[in-house]
Order: sequence, then C-alpha cells, then structure tokens
Amino acid sequence: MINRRDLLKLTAAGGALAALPLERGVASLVSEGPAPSRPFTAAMPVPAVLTPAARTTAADVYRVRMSEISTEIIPGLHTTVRTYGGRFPAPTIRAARGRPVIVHQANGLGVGTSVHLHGGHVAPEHDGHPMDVLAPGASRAYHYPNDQPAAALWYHDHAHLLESENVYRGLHAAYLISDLAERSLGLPAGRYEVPLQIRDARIEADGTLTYTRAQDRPHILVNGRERPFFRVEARRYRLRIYNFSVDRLLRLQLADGTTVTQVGTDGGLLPAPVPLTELRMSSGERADVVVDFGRYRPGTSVVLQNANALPTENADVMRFDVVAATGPDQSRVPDRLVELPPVPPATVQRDFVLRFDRPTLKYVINDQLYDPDRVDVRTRRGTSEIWTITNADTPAPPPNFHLNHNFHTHLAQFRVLDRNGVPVGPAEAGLKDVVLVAPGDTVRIALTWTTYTGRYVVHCHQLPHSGEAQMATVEILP
Ligand SMILES: [Cu+2]
Repeated sequence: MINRRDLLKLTAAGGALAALPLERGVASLVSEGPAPSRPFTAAMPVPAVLTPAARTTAADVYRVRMSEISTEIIPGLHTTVRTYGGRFPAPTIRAARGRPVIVHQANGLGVGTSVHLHGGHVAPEHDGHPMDVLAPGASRAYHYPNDQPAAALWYHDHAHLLESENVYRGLHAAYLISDLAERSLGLPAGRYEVPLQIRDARIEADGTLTYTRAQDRPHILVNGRERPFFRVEARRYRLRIYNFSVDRLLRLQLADGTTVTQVGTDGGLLPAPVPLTELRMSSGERADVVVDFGRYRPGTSVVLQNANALPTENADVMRFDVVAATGPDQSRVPDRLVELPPVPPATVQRDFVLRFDRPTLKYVINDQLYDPDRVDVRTRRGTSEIWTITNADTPAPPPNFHLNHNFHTHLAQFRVLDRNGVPVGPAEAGLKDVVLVAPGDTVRIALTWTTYTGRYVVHCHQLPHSGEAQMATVEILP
C-alpha cells in the first residue's frame, strides 16, 4: 500500500506534481523554515458576534463581505488571510431555532467562493453547492430557515477545487443555533460560553501563510492566534470546540488529565452528558464541552494539548490561566439534556468505499472521481437509509495524515450506528454530520432525507481530498 514517501517518489518520478496541489508547496520549504513562535504570548480573542443589518418580521438579515486582511497570528508578524467580514477570527452568527436568517455575502476576494452552512438543514439553492460559485465582485443572499435543534454549525467555503485552500486561508466561521430546550438547561452561558476554533497553519518567518501538506504545518491556531493563552474564572465554562483544520485529526486532552464533560456534538446536544479525558475530532467535527475550572486554585494554569501531534511538532494547543471567580457559579450540567429523535427503520442500504487511487493520484468514492453532472445516489424524500462507509486504505505511520478519511453529509444529520461492528460510544452516537473513518475501518450511519428535494453533495471532509474528487452527488426526488 502506498505511503507518503512512496507518493513523493511517485510524483517526482512520474511528473504528476500538478495532480497534487498540496505538493507544490514543498519546494519552498527547503529554503526557509516556519516562523519560530513562543507559546502563550498572545491572548486568545473571542470571535465577535455579528450584528444584523436589519431585523424584519420574517428574518434577521446580515451583510458579510469576504475580503483579504493582514493580521497578527504570531505576535510581530503580519499575515494575509481571507476573511468573512474583514475579521480574523471571523464573526459568529447567532441564530434562534425557527427564526430565519438571510446572509448577503459579497465576494471581495480575487477568487471564486461558495458559502456552505455546514450542518444546516437548508434548500439546495442555498446550500453552497460546489458548482454554485460566487465570482469575484459578485454577491448573493443565502436563506437559512434554522428549522433544527440548537447546534454548533459553521459556514465555510465550498467552491469546487478552491475550497481547501480558501478554508485554509481563513474562510471559516461559527454559526450557532440556540433553542428553548438548550436555554432551559442552565449550561454556562454569556461570557462563560466560548468558541475554540482550532486549526493548523504554516506561517513563514516573513509572516506569509503557506498552503502545504499537514505535516509541514507546525503552527496551531485557536481563534486565529498561535497557541494563545486564555484567562478563565475558577468556574464552569461551556467550550464550543471546532476542528477547522483542513485535514488534521486532533486528540485533545487537558495536560493534567482532567475529565471534561461533553454535552453536544455536530448536530446538537446529547441525551446525557459524557465524561471524557480525550476528544478525538477529525476535520469539520464539533464538540460541545463543559470544563469545570472551579477545580483549580486561582493562579494555576492548565494546557490543552493535542495527543495526535507528530513527534516533530509541539503538542501544545493553548493555555488556560485560572483566576478567581467574580461571583457564584449558578450554571449546571443536568443528568438529562435532550431527547434525540428516533431512528426510523431503513428501507435502503448503500455502500461507500473511500480510498486513494494510485493511477490518478486522487481520492475516490466507489472508484469514481466527482463529476458534478453525474448523480451518484438517487433517493426519495422521506426515505430512511443505512450507509456503510469503508476506508479501503491501510494504516500508515505518521506523517501520513492523508490516509484518514471522514465522511460528511449535506442536508441530513445522521446517527453513527457502529464502527467495525462495535456500537460507537455515547458521545459519537448523537446527531452527527461528520464521522471519522480511519484506515481499514467500516462505519455504519443511519439517515433520513426530510423536507427538501434536489441535489446535494456528500464527501470526505479532509478538504484536500474532497476538493479534488472525493465527493458524490445525492439527488432527492419528491
Ligand atoms: Cu478522504
């Protein structure tokens, strides 16, 4: 089976370099190393919450312009990034269940874009289809009904062939839906509910952001700053954690082994809290977690680490600096959170095999490259299905990140039934829209196509994979 070293040999010998956009960065790595950075020197910003341009009787209306800006990801270095709204980290949109949102997106960049509301239950013309591209200078309105439970969604680029680099260069932002059930629980809220948007990057000594292979991206950013520190009061916090990396698998742990409580996943809250000492998150996944910093004495610090860092990489992600609480902590984590919808019996079964295709040097689904004119799956609205997803690549030692695949469905939240025949743990059994499918693994998911008809995509969310070909079209008929 092919590993990364073979692949490099292959591309050098076969002259197939152009087939692998990520490999083009390699030449530039020889002359200069990445910028050195000292950990925990920058304060972690909390992304701003976007203010509606208008509130009509029908919807909250937002205006966002995509533009390039220069920002300090590493203190003292100026890095150009692509942004939503001219800010990095990009502003969060906060929506309420049942209250529609309209986002007018204007493309002020020099490249095409398509805005996908990841995890959103939206009509196909507003889903940010890869071929529905907004040219430079163009603008359009996206309509989001928010007819779904409270969840941590995100909006990110999805323009075909450009999505991976566009997301890497900064086109990623949070979109949080809340609802009454969530608000009645008493989870930490307000300034005690904080997003952690984690991703890797490679920043050169002159501040340039280089788009290259995962193993050559040593910098870890949280909310747009490299390994920042964040001051927390000695009390409970609700952390809305996102893996915004284009293709890095994170295994997050507090360095002292403290247990955290997961209360939600991609598509919303879990039925009951799940205590964990490690969060495994592939690209695009979200974890809703409560951490009780009240267990620490003020003046203590605790580092969040990535146990999946390469031996050559720094495992530190960020540092929490605990200070005295300003008042009593009235938040709580109830034993029961929400009722999940039942899983209807499936009438259709389908198989999907994800693998690297040696002849084309591309990643494929069921031996096929993505063709926007081809329909891969035809189904009907209301159909419940079970999908068996297999990663046919074999395990390889680090730094072969690329042999991990995961799977993302647009429109539908699914339930993960089992992995290699073993039911998944309680945190992964919630509402999901991305599931990790590691080399050799087979994962089964259950999903139902509701509300909308039309064409959507499903794909690997390792974006360098989907951005080339590891994507398929589902057409939902009435
Ligand atoms: Cu993949």
